[in-house]
Amino acid sequence: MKEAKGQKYKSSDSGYNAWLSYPVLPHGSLYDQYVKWCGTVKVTEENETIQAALQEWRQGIESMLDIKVSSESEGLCIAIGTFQGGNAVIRSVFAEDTIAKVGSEGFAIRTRAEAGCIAIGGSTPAGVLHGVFHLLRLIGSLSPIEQLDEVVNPVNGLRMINHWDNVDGSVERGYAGRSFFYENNRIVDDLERIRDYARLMSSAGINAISINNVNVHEWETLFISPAYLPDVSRIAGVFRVYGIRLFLSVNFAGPMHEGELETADPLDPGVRQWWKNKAAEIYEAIPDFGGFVVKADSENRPGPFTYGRDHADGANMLAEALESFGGIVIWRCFVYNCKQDWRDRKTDRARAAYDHFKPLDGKFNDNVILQIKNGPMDFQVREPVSPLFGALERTNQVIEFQIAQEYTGQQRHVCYLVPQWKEVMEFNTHAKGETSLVKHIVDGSLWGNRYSGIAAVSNVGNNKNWTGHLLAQANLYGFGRLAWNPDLSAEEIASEWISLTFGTDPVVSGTISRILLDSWNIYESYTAPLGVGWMINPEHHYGPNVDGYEYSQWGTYHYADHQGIGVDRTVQTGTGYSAQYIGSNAEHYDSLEDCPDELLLFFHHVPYTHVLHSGKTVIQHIYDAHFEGAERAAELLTMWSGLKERLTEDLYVQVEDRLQEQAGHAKEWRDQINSYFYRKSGIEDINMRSIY
Ligand code: GCV
Repeated sequence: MKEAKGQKYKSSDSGYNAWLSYPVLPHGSLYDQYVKWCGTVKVTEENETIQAALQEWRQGIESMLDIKVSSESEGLCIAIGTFQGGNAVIRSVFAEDTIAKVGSEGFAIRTRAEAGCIAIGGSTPAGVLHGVFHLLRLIGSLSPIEQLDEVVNPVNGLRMINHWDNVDGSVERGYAGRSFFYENNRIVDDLERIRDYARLMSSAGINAISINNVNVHEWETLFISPAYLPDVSRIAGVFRVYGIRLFLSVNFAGPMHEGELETADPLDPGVRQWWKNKAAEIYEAIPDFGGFVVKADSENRPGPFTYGRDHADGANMLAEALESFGGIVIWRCFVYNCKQDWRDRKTDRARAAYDHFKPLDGKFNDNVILQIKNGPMDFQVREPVSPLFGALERTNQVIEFQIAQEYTGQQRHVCYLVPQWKEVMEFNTHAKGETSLVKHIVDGSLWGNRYSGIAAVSNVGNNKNWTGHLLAQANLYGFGRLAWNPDLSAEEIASEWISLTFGTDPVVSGTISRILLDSWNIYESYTAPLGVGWMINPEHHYGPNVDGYEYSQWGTYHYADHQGIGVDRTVQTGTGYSAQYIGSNAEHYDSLEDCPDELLLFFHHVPYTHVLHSGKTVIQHIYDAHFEGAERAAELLTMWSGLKERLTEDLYVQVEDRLQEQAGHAKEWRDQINSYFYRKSGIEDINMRSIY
């Protein structure tokens, strides 16, 4: 065990405890303040969730302050409980008007010297648990606690993680080992790791998890059958303690695969009845079951199109089956025809989600939510915000991000995605008046939706540290925190995560914070320039390949030739995609002069000599960005090496290994991209650097 400078460390857990590591805090006036208030805890309720909160409190405080927590001693204390739970201290500290402001998952927290306590009250046990995590987070990041007085509610109703785990133990787009839910086509017996996962998720603010891949294969079709339901229900039981509802992805053709019907037509009475019976069976086993996640009519998945029906027909049939049980249908808008021939340069995958779903606005049942990927394509390092945000005025919707770094370095490169997500959430759609931000569409406030929220594809697996790259934990934590409160900044989230994971040494904090906050920009610099996307190996999506794209039988994706590059998505000469935006957004994207540099090649086909707003030509930008990106990737490693004496060896080495790989790989990207465009364009780098 290493005693790092200025900070006492426990022996390394290889990152397993993540942001619930509870590093020992430095001695000083804040430490004394914490010891004064936190050593005694008063809890009167037996409820499992309240007991989990109590256990968390003990674990966190004993570890951070190196003291024993007692429930007996007199003096200052922490009081934890629901408003109705019979804890007299809680009742005395919170006034009725405060209680009225606390929603079903929120909490009130107040330091009351006269009552000798800091009280955490919730209207539900889950709210109380969130309050306890909140106070532990404040302490872990060295915030004062003697003047607390606030009510905190989550901004988004649904705060969801989607797993793409398959029951054989593999994980689609998984970069951190195998699934910890499944092994050999069964749900695992030992749920200890799932419990720890639920703790982590709950502490970050997550309240819903779908546990299987949206591409539902043969075996997973059976998850809603008696063969699997008892085991699914065991997982739901673990989640429940932490305030998380379990969801399942279902196969639209379930009645034919799991059942014995000849059709899955959503308007067929037999099919409708089959789903109703199924819902009843599921709720019998899992009374608080969340509902279904559905990928239909996309990438070869079955769906209503087979029967000449539309997505509203399909989703509403499932919604009807779940409605009386309080369940919801999350219907994905990632729908496009992967077999389409785009050589006419008018056919455009980016248009697909809008073209499919805009005409259906207002046709979905009240308990259907459309889940829309953040961009029109597929989680690229840079793409515009999906124009569906703003286009759907009468439909519940959630945004879908990808925490898994499928196109952003696959957790072998560091790429902190919170700044990207923030940019998307702050995008002004102009859908309803001047200011109509995506974050206000997804929190339901702009259109007054019954359901709304934010979902993301998980980045965890059975690697000891959950995420493969230790720094990728910041994305998982950051997603949860942003879903809870989209107004937190990327800097605040990074800083919280660093303190909770590594401790409060300011040098550690400063360095890791810089690495994280620069990383998206660095990754973008040495990979795909100016919003063009892909340029990545097909299928597995790792590593440079300028012409690489799954469906490249239809030509290159970026239309690069010896004169120019980019996709013309303008109205006059291109695919017309720019018109899917509203007002000035449509105008800016459509105009070569006004289009922002970082998205230029997404919207326009231009000569390599086109001059950007930055003053550089497109080709010079490509050269410069790739040279600089590779250099900056190497600097990340240098920065990290400055922490060698300040971190436990195990954590230090894990990240060092990944940053070494990244630095080498960034050069490969640089060389492949630069030499491709040098050969294609025949234009020299004005700085005469060697291009291989
Ligand atoms: C689960 C991309 C990924 C697929 C994924 C799909 C989706 O195409 O490469 O692995 O399938 O998105 O979001 O459904």
